[in-house]
Amino acid sequence: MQMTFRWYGEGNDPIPLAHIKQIPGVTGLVWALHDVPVGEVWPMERIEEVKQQADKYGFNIDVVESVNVHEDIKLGLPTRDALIENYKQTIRNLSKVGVKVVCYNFMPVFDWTRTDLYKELPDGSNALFFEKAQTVDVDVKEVFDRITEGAKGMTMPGFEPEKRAIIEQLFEQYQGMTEDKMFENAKYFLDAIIPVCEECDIKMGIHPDDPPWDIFGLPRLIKSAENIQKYLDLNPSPNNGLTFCSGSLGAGRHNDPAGIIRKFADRIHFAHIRNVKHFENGDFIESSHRNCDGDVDITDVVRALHEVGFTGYARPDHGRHIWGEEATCRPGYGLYDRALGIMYLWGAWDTLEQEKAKRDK
Ligand code: DNO
Repeated sequence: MQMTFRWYGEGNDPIPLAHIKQIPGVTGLVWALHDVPVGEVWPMERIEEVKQQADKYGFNIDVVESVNVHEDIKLGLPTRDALIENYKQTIRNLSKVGVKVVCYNFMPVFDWTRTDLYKELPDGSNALFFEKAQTVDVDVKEVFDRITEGAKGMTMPGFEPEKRAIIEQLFEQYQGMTEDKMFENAKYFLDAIIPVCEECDIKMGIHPDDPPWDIFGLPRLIKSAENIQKYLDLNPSPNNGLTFCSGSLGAGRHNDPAGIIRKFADRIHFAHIRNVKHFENGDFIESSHRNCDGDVDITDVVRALHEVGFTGYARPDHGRHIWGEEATCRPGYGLYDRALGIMYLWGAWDTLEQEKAKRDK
């Protein structure tokens, strides 16, 4: 397991690389060019700039999260072919600096969705919260604004400012969209890009929909083991893989996150590991990584990764905002709780390694 840390880029992430460097065992940055509009080719000189910034601290930039998929591709519009050509060119450009994995999602309109970005926990920290009732009969513009305002002016992937102006139009375009049709559109996209990924030795990792059920009347694809299987079968190449996410999948009580690792082991190229706590009514809140703080068995998730001999990339995913950092950090992406999460993951991993070494003796 290679540990990584998501970093939003110079001037776009308040956490300096020098601080990330001090978290034990982090070897790579998970990055993206967040200011390039979705659908455009990522310029080579900008990619190289990030490589130089990472090199200074000895980090690899093997994992990109995300090259976002334009809505026209998800909708299957005639404009998709030109956008897919751009996507392929971005893949080629990324391969020139040695990128190995591209994480992306196929969620309609929004990326991950929460209704409160700073919900207080009993210990005084706060975290991302999802209240089911607030996603029924709501004005989607308000949802959009709440998330972007909470981000304190920083860009939020999937909630790009240019999307705000066309949000109603987008919802209209999705009218009548079905899960089957979305799967067809995903296949069209995969069949076009996967041969390029194979040439470039880049593995794609589809991120689960978060939360893993249909919201705002929009169909969502990656929400269960059954649908993951369906998506991976759309194109059988190993380059068509999965970003396992214990928090996104674990937000749905119907999912068994560790079981999903065991089932799809050879197609998992990247793992997001975090915990969530469910409430009886379907609401959930993000918690510390520790098993007893949430409902995902994080140590079993680590055990499953260890068992299948996972050599891919992992990151602690989100964390709570602690020690007052919510004033400046990105929602879900503070420094401290993610660093604590990494130490929990290493604790579990190192124990398993030690036990294995004893067994193998
Ligand atoms: C949330 C992230 C997601 C993820 C995208 C992948 O914080 O895990 O936003 O980056 O869905 O495209």
